Amino acid sequence: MDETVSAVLNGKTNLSRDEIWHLSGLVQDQYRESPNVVDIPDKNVIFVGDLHGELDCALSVKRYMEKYEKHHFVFLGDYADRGPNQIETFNLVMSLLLVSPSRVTMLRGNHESDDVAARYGFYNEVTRVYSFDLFKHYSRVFEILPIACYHEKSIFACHGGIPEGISTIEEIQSRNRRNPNFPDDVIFQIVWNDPQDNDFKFRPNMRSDRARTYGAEAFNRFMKDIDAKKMFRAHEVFPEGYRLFFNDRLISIFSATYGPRVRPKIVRLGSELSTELLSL
Ligand SMILES: [Mn+2]
Repeated sequence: MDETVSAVLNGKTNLSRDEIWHLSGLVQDQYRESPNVVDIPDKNVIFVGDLHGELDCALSVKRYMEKYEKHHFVFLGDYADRGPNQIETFNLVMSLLLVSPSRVTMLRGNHESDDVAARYGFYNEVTRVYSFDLFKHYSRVFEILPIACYHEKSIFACHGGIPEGISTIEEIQSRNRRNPNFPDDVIFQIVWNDPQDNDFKFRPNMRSDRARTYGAEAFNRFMKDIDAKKMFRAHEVFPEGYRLFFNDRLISIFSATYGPRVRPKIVRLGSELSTELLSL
C-alpha cells in the first residue's frame, strides 16, 4: 500500500504539503480518464452524504467500510467547508478511495468548486495552513471527480439531482466537467438542484438563479427515460439525516451533524433495491 495512504488510514492527520500533493495527485490519476457518470453495482452499496469537514463522521464511515467489507461505498460529495476538520476529512476520503478504488466512488458535490470553497472555509483553511498552490492542487481534484453514478434498470445517484432538459445518460456524459467551477449548466444543476414532493416539473430554486427545484413529474419522467428505479442524493440538511421523496423512490442522505442539528446517516442498498438507514 502507498505509504501516505497507509499513514492516513492509521490515523495520521498532520500531513506535510508534499504528502497532500502526493495524495491529490493519485486521486487525479485515478479519475483522469473517468466519464462524468460512472458505473456502480445494483446491490450492496452504501451511500454517504455531505461530510462537511466532520472527521468523526468520516471515521465512522471508515469503520462501516471495515464492517461491510463486501460493499461498494459511494461518497456523494461536499467533503470540506463549514466543519472543524476540513483538510483532514478531505484527505481521509481520498485515502479511502485510494486504498480500494474498486469499491469506492468519490463523487463531486457543489462545494468541490473554487468559488464555493472560497466562501465557506476550505480555501481559507488550506491557504492559512499550507499555500495557494496546494489549494489549486486540491482544486484539480475537484474538477476531475465524476458527477454521478448509474446502474442500468435500477440506480442513479448524484449530489443534488436531476437536470432540466436531459433525458439520457449519454447527454450527461457529453458535458465537460473539467473546470474548477461549474460553467456547464447541466453539471451545475446535477450538483445543485433539490427535490420537492409536489406534482410539477421544474421550478426556480432559491439557492441560485441557475439551480432548479424538481418535482414528481420531472423525477418520474427522468427515471423512466434513463430506465432507473431508485435515486440517491445528498445536499440538504434534514434533522433525521435523511428524507424520502416521490413514493420512497428518492432517498436524500446527510452524513454530518452540522453542529448538532442532524443525526447523521448513511444508507445501505441491499438486494432487490431494499434500503436500510445506518447511523454514524
Ligand atoms: Mn451540497
